[in-house]
Order: sequence, then structure tokens, then C-alpha cells
Amino acid sequence: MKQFANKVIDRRSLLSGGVALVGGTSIAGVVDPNSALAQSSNQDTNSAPSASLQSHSMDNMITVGDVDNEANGFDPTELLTDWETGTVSIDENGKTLRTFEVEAIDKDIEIAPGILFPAWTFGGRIPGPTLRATEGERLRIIFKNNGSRPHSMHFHGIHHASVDGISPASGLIEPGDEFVYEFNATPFGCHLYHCHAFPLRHHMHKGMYGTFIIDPDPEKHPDERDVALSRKLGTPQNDEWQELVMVMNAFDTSFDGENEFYAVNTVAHHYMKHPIAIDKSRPVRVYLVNVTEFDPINSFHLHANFFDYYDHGTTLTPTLRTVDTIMQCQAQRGILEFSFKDHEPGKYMFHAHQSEFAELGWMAMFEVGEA
Ligand SMILES: [Cu+2]
Repeated sequence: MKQFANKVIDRRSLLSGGVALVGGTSIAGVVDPNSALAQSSNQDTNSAPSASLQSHSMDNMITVGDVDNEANGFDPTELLTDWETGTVSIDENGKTLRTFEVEAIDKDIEIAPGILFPAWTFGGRIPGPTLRATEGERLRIIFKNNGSRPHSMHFHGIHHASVDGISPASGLIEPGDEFVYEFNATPFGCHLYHCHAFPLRHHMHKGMYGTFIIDPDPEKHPDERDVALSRKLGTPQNDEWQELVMVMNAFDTSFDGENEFYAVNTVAHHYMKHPIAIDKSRPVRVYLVNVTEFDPINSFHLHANFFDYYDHGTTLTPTLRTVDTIMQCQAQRGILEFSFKDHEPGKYMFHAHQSEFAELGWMAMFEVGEA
């Protein structure tokens, strides 16, 4: 029997330091409402932190141990560079047709050690697959709903109402049904897709979202061809870059309309425990998307460095230069570019600059080293 975290761990008790989460054993039964863990979570904000928290307080983390990546079916480290490029063919008009297949499926995801979240997912993972295409291509997304609820796919991009993923036009796709979304890949940029079933906030916070990247077609941008080439997956110019996709998300495990856990790519503190390896000689490009529900904004702050920012990724020149913090509301996204080439090797932190989010899981490290 699985025991979920609802009614056991709330945001207030996590922030008060009343509970430490310890993984490493099987997920089932970790949060028994009668357990010491559950009882400690009911301490008020003035009470002393538990012994287990104190023993780990130097890590500034509420989570101890790791989640079971195998059971989750994904490793947040691999997810950073996991581009889903679909299958390419030529359609009847001689145009490049890129086809993706995406499945909705219910799945329990361990979002912090010992904390199972009963998620609704695209592709059995959160965030869903990072769909990547090139500007101007015809895209066909075959969506199969194998979940228990009606869902849809709503893409941020330019397309007709009939494929917008909202009812009544393209409707909700009932469990067991399939729908094909088809449109042209435009505009280039860093976008997202998500389920648009109502109540929307419920379907969003349950995990139904993913990144949707449209690389610029260099031939369409003669004046900025080199930049466009560097953004187009698979070119030698693109290979120079270390590209990473980061989705800022959060989970309301007690279903009280407040998030208890924050992360990039779902698992709280994952990149603190597994810093992201960076070759200091090569530039870094982050595709950053915010899908956080319940909080009006999220943010990204880079330590000891500054970056250029491309709002929505829809330009080839930065929309902000030399900043170290960026703020995004839900569905806002952009591209960050920076370099550690003149830095000494070491661990460089990045995190939400809402301190509360950082403490609840959205805190991470780059491990900068020589090639
Ligand atoms: Cu949905």
C-alpha cells in the first residue's frame, strides 16, 4: 500500500525545519501519518528542529538521500540534455514533416526522497519530453491519452484554433482516445506545451507540461546566420555549446494550494547532490521555462557570473545583457547564455532568489572544470 504525503507534510512545517526527509529505502510507507516523521511535521514554527534536520543543516537542504530514478523512469541529470526530435519525413507538399508521439499517463513520481506525488504526466516523466524542431517545419504531434482523466496538449506557438488544445475547438481527449495536432513550427524560440483541461491549475500542478524548442532556420536569418547556426541542434556551431533545459516547477503535496517542494526538473535539490558538470572552455546555454503553479513568479539567479537573456528565445540578439537574475511568471521562458571560461574551477551555485523556494528544493550547482 502506498502512502502519499497529503495531510502529513505542509509548507509551514518544512520551512520551520520541523521535518527532514530521508530516502534510501523503498518509497512505500515512508510517510505514515502515525510515524515520528509525520508527527514531527506538526511542530509549530517556534519549536526546535528535529535531530535529523540538525545533523544535516550544514547542507542547507531539507532533503537527505536520493530519489529512485529507476522507479521514476528518468534521471534529472540526463533530462537536461534529452532532446526529443521525433521522426522526420517529407510531406506531400515537399515540406519537412516532423512527427512526435506523446502519451499521457498517470504515474507516481518521487519528487523528493521518500515523497511520492500522484502525477499526471506526458510520457511518464515530469517535465514531459523536450520537443525540439526547426523553424518552418510542419509538425505533427500524435497525442494518445492513456491517463485516467481527459487531457489535451496546448502549444505555445502560432497555429489555428482547431489545434489549440482547448475545448471546444480541438476538445479534450478522453481516456483511450487519440488526437493529432498539426501546425508549422513558428516562431523560433524557447516555448512550452501543457495540458489545457480545466481546472487548469490542477492539470498544471499535477505535472502536465514540457519544453518545446524551435531552433531558428539559419537560411531565414542571413544577417544573423552564425547565431542561428549556433542555436540549431546538430550543427558544428551548436556542438560548441553546452545546452541544458531547465523547467522550474513545484509540487503541492498536501493539496492545500501551496507548494511544499520546488525544483528545476522536478526533483528537489537534485543538482545540489549531483552538480551539473560544465567544461569551462565552452559556453553554456540554458533553456529556462517556468511552470510553477500557485506562486505568481519564480526566478533564476546565477552566482559569481552574469548572463545574457533572450526573452522567449524569439530573437537572435539578447533582450537583456549582463544580468545575474531573471524573473518569470508562469509560462514565461527564455534563453540564458553565459561562460565560465575565465573562472577558476569549482562549484558555482544557481537558485531561485525567493529564498523560501531555494530552501524547499530549488537550489543547484554547476561543477566547473577543465575539459
Ligand atoms: Cu490534463
